[in-house]
Amino acid sequence: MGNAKSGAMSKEILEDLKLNTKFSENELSQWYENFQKQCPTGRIAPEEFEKIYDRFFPDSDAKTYAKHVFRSFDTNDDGTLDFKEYIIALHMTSGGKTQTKLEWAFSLFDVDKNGYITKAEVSEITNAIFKMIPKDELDRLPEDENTPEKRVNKLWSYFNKTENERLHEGEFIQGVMDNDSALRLIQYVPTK
Ligand SMILES: [Ca+2]
Ligand SMILES: [Ca+2]
Repeated sequence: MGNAKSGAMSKEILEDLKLNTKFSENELSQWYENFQKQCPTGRIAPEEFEKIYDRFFPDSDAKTYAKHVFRSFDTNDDGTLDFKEYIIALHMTSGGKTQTKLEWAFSLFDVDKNGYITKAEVSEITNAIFKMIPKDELDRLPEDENTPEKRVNKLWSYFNKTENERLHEGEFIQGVMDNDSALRLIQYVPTK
């Protein structure tokens, strides 16, 4: 009571995170301890988040993608990530094809947060993903997906939409569920 700034995480947040992520209570406590050490303010700013991505992608430019990821996890729109938002981010970005992960992917692509994805938004995120792919890997991409434009066209064709139509969340999730190639194209998983 009183000083809510330090000490253990609240029971409410702990229960919430146990329910919504794959992490155990022990893991969450460990994450929380580290988080408090590295972020004494209890908040991660966009620049710090970008640095985390930089460390994971030393040979490419992950900044733009990190900005989009940050936006998609700042659920209360206050310009920072608190512990809960950060842990949800770690959980969601760890890959896989579950309903909640695809809901997150939808929010990542819905850049203007209006509840629909346009081809322009797919293009924006795809360009950010491309900047993250190191040069030697770019050279090895299949011919029909080795530029952002080609990849956007390929991905968009999976959803059976015309150029100016837009996707709502259910269509996006179903499209990716039904097609492993679509899942591969909406993300970048480093090969090493
Ligand atoms: Ca926030
Ligand atoms: Ca949108």
